Amino acid sequence: MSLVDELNALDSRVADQIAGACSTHELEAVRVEVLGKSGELTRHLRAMGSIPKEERAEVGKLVNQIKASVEEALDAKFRLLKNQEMEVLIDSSSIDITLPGRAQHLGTRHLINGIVDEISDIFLGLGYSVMEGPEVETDYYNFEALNAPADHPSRSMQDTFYVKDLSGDVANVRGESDVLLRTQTSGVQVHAMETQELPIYVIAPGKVYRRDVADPSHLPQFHQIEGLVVDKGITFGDLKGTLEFFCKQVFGEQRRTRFRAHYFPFTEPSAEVDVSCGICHGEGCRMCKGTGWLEILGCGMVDPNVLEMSNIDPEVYSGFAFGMGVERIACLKYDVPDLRMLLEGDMRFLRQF
Ligand code: 2U9
Repeated sequence: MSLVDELNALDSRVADQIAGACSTHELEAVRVEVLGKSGELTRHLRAMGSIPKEERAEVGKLVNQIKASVEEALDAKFRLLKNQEMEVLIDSSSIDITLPGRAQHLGTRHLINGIVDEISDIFLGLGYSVMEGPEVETDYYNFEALNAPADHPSRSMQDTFYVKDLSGDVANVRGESDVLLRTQTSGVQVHAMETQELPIYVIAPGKVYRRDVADPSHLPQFHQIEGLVVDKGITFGDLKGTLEFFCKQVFGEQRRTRFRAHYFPFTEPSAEVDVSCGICHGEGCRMCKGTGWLEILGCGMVDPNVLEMSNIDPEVYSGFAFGMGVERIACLKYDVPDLRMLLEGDMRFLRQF
């Protein structure tokens, strides 16, 4: 038999095999037998080089024609068999197409962002604006402009993440660089005092960083919301009224508040604010460590030095400021015993909020 006859015989045999295939599985076996790596037609294609020159054109053309018609027939039969198989699968009720689809769980806003929004809304309602600023700050905006003394412990390498100063001024005498990850959002308010017209009513929410090991009440990175008011005639009464209103909005009307004298370098006088414990209502329990009170924020009248450093005349203007840790507020509001639980991403915990 000549090579051409052999190829024609192959063509009609393969056409029969394709026609006789009863499943996509059987059809795939035919494809591999003919067109696979060591398939019959593949072998003919590879052997073209050894065919005498005068026959090569005719045989080559025939092999390519057969290959194209086999591929076309395989394709058409595959579609036919696949459809039949799908129909059988559906008819045999192994798939119940009337079943509802699987519910997709939509992500929600994280508890921390929810609290930031809630607190921002309270102050927006009082006419404040929300301002953001850089998380990488200079020593001036994080400490110096806030009256923090050079030997204040928060300025030490143990408490602050310092960043190598790209300008080349690597370190001061204590080995600290001039650039750092902000330990408080206060720098934002300093920028506000430098750039905005008076009066100022702003809050500054954002991430802050401290060299703390994570434990139930500390995190190396957490969120703060600070606020600053600078206007003519602002008194401690304005501060108290504003923060009492804020506490009742967040924790509920029935909760009491108290102000305790405290010290901060940037405010004078300064205070810490407590709300009555929502678990024992002042009786004393584990949550409030037996005191009946929970500390929620710090505040005070802006120190005249701080106003002066930003070119605001303390004889004409006065102001108050406050600061709170958002994770702490979230834990107190929802009775969460450990700050770290907010970051673990456990859906059983997060879905509750
Ligand atoms: C300017 C002037 C004063 C911001 C303030 C506090 C009191 C405060 C702490 C709360 C818990 C930090 O996250 S925390 O550890 N903050 O107690 N912060 S007054 O005072 C300012 C800010 C900016 C220009």
